[in-house]
Amino acid sequence: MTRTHATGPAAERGLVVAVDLHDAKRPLEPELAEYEALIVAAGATLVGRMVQRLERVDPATLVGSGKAHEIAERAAVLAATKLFVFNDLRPRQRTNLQEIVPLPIVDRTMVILDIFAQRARSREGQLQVELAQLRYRQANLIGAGASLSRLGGGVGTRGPGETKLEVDRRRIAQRISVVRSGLEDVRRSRATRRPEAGGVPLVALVGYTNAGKSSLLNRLSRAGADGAFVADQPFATLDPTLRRVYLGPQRYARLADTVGFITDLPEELVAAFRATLEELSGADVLVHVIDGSNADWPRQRTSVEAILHDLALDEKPVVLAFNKCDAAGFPAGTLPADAIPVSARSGAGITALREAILTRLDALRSTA
Ligand SMILES: Nc1nc2c(ncn2[C@@H]2O[C@H](COP(=O)(O)OP(=O)(O)OP(=O)(O)O)[C@@H](O)[C@H]2O)c(=O)[nH]1
Ligand SMILES: [Mg+2]
Repeated sequence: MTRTHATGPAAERGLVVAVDLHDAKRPLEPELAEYEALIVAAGATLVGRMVQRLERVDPATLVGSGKAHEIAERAAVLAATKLFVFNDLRPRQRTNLQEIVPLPIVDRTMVILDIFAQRARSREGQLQVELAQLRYRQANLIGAGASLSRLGGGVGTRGPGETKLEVDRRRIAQRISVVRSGLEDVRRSRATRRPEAGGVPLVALVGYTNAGKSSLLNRLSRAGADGAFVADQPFATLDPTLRRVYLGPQRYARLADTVGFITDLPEELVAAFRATLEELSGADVLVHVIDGSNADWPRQRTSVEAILHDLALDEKPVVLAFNKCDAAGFPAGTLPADAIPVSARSGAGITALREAILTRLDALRSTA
């Protein structure tokens, strides 16, 4: 698959480095490929990939000091401008690696945070991302130089500019309290503005990023040009969208689109988005949207279920919508018995999906 992105002449040239630990339960390739897609979605260009096979990560430099020197040479040959590390990096490993490789080091959490920073549109979303970025930099002693994007004036790492780490840390702490109180203001006003539900049930679309949640929202609500933003990129949706949808004669629901989930969603982000995600606790039924054309769906499904569990949402009635049933690879593997194959694109299975949602809602009514 070719990925195009509006990268200007200043696009970062990324060299990707991963340690392969040969974990049979967690093969490297799908997650590494996902990481590279995230890097591209963040606006960087990939110029190389280096994988080091190890029994365990090197406690000092992650990759081992010999490999680290190799990385530095390769980075120079490729004219890389950022080093994208796949594995978790401890602050000490980051510091040591930084001494050998003279490039800003970016990890997976920072890439995800950067995408969020670029996409957040609402005031609340922007503040949430900035808070997550500040907390992450604070916890990992990361200076502003490692920010992914060089654009000035943005949120989060795209703000204060390059400063000494100590100055940075003091500023970070100050900024955190400013952002926190800003968030409180936004939330207070949202709470007072929230429209009365008036007995209309709330249904929430949840699922892995890029599964097709926004497309399904548009399909179910038949939204036209002003529909929810759909794109073949991770985290296209950050701000929750709510639409009234028809389920059957005299039956309507409010349908909520949500931010996509991802394996190991950074804890700072879960914390930052908790308030938004907690609105899901008001949902009567969840529609778990799965990209059934992606061979990696079982892993994605497990990740989503783990996050739902963390958010104490795993007791809610769930409809499993296997989306993209029009796509060539569908179904990738065997579908679970309770799966509903749908296509947001062609409209196939949408009636069955409406019926399944109604059935779950009726079951709730009869037990209430
Ligand atoms: N073939 C096919 N593609 C689909 C279908 N539904 C969505 N897509 C494509 O999948 C990609 C992601 O769709 P979105 O609706 O943005 O997915 P999302 O789950 O909202 O993604 P995030 O907001 O990033 O979490 C887009 O390129 C869509 O065009 C479908 O039924 N069939
Ligand atoms: Mg979306």
